[in-house]
Amino acid sequence: MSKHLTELAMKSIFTLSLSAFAAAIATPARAHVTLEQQEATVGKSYKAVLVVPHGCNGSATTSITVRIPEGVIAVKPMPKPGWTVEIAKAKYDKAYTFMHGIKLSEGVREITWKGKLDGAHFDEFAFLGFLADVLPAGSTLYFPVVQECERGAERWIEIPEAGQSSHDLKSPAPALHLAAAKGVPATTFRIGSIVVASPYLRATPPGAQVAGGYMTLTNTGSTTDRLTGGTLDQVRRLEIHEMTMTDNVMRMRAMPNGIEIRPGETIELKSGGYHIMGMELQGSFTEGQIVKGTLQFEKAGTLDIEYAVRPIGGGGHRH
Ligand SMILES: [Cu+2]
Repeated sequence: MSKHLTELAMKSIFTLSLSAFAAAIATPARAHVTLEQQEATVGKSYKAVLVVPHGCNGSATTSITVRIPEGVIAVKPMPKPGWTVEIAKAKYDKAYTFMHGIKLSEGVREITWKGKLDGAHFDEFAFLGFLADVLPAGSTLYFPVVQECERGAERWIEIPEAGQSSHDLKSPAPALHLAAAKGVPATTFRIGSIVVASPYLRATPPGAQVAGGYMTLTNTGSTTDRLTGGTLDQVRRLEIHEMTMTDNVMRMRAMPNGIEIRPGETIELKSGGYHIMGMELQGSFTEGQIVKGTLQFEKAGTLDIEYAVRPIGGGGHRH
C-alpha cells in the first residue's frame, strides 16, 4: 500500500460518524478498553498492553486496531497465537532521537490484530514502543482503538476536552500519562489543555537589551489555541518572534498574531525558530537564576511559569 493510501485508510477508520455510532450503543456503564500500565517515563521504552474487556454487546471481537500517537517511536507489535497482525507505517511529523542517538523519521503508526475473541471473554494485545525524550512530561498521550465485532463495532477514540476527564466520556481512547525522566526536575506548567515544558532563557551578556526564551508547547485538547504574548520579570515587554533563513541570512520577525497550536500538536520554541523575546531588558539574566513570567493563551488563559537561565552561547539569539 502506498503511503498516501495508508494515510487515507488510517483517517477513515477513525473518523467514521461518531453520532450514528453513539446512538447504536445505548448500553449503561461498561468497562473500557484501557492500557494496563497508564503511566510511563519519557525517554524510555514502554510496553503497552491493551486490555479488551468484552465484545460489542455480546458479539465476538474480530479485530483490534490501535493508532500510535506522535512521539511514540520504534513501535513493534507482539504477535498473538491465533491472530494475524498488520502494521501501517508512515512518516512522523518530525525526526526523533531514539537510543544511541539514532534519528527515526518514520515507523509504525497503526497496528491491527485480526482473529476471534468471544464476546464474554477478555484478552490483551501488546506492543513495544519508545517514548521520545521530547514528549512533555506531565502530558497525556492517547491511543485511539477501534474494536470490530461480528456485529457492530466499538470506537474507543474520544479524547477529553479541557476540564473534562476520561471518566466523563462514553468511549474514551486509552490514555498514558507521561512522567519526567528520573533525575530531571519536572519543569512542566499547564493550564487547560496547554502544557509548557522546560522553559528557559539564555543568560545575557553585559549591556544586552533583549533576551530570548525557549520552551515546548503542547496542545492536549481538541481545539486550536494560540500563544499570544505574556510578561517576563525584568523586561518592559514580551514579543513572539520567528527566526528564518532567507538567502543565507538569519532574519527575525515579530509575530503579532502569536503562534497557533493545533490539537495534539507540539511546538518547540528553540534557537533558530520560534522564540519569545524579552524587550528593553532592565537588568541581566545569569546562569542558574529562576525568572518568573506569564504566558497568555487565547483560549486557555494566563499561565504563570518559571524559566531556568541557561549559559550564553549554544547558538544563542543574535540581533
Ligand atoms: Cu527575537
